[in-house]
Amino acid sequence: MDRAVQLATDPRAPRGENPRVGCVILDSSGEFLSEGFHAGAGTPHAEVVALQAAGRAAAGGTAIVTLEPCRHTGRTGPCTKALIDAGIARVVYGQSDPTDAASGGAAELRAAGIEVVAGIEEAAAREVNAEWTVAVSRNRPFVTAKLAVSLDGRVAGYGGQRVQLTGAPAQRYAHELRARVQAIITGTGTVLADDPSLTVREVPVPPAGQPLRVIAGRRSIPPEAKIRNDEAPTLVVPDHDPVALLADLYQRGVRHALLEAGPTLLRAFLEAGCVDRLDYLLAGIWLGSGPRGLPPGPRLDLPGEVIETRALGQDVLIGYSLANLDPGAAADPIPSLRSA
Ligand code: AOF
Ligand code: ZN
Repeated sequence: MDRAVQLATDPRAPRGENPRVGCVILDSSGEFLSEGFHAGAGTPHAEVVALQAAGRAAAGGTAIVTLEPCRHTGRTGPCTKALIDAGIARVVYGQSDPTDAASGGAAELRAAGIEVVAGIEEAAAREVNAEWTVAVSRNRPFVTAKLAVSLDGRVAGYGGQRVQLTGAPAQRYAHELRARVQAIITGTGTVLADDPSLTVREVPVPPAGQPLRVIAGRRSIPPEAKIRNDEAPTLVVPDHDPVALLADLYQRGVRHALLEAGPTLLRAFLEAGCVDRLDYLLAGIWLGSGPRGLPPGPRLDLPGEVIETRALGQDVLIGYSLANLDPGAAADPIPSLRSA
């Protein structure tokens, strides 16, 4: 299973609409035969890749998979059928499939006379798809919101002027974060004030390409704005409503989105219960004046828990998880998000 988890996180396996999955096949005497990973929506599932490499020798063997084999026909055929047809005797998996469409594979395999062992190294297997798992259980993308605030609680300088708050290590972290998501959401206010390009730079661009840039708001964006360049796809959504926006992004296959917006849009997302993790960056700088992180508004209770603290040079990252407290969330906590 360790090897299967490693395969699932192959650098060529994209984070995206589909989970990352790894599979190892052993022959009937328990010797290693083959392995495979899922390379993204539309490509064969990990089990099928590994079974193809194994050929007839898989008969009587064991399949070790990080995720419960699917039993549905989606873009590709059911893995349960592939395993049964190959004559696999035993299936060992980590995480149960949390989707309505694909779950139930274990029962189907058992009904076909295959021995099934579930929950092996489940925490490690879940960790691979931590945000995806939350997303599919809610039918909306997992949302990480990033907020950088000065020591005196400001997000910009006098009159809202853009100020570089964080240092190089925190900037790098921000790009690592962008590289892990499929969409970066901002508002027209931020585009007009800061002219961000919202692309992954400082770290390798993910295998699925630059994340989708999403701009919420009605104000018009000048043609020379960096967000209009062709370095990444861009979507302009006039509607501000976070729930509608996230439903749209989920339809487009986004399972993890990053909110890099100003105070107004951030507050709207928080009020709508649409933030799962807040990446609060306490920047080691004192501004003395300027707008605060959140505009005044109705009382906002955000019960959650700090799951990570990290010094990033002069700045401090505080990862605050709200994922387990949403009434729509799965009943069991998500330990994997704790060790992110
Ligand atoms: C597996 N093995 O390697 C993966 C699984 O319609 P598709 O073909 O893109 O299927 C996507 C769904 O199948 C996905 O939401 C998840 O439930 C499951 N993914 N299952 O047995 C795999 N990637
Ligand atoms: Zn499958």
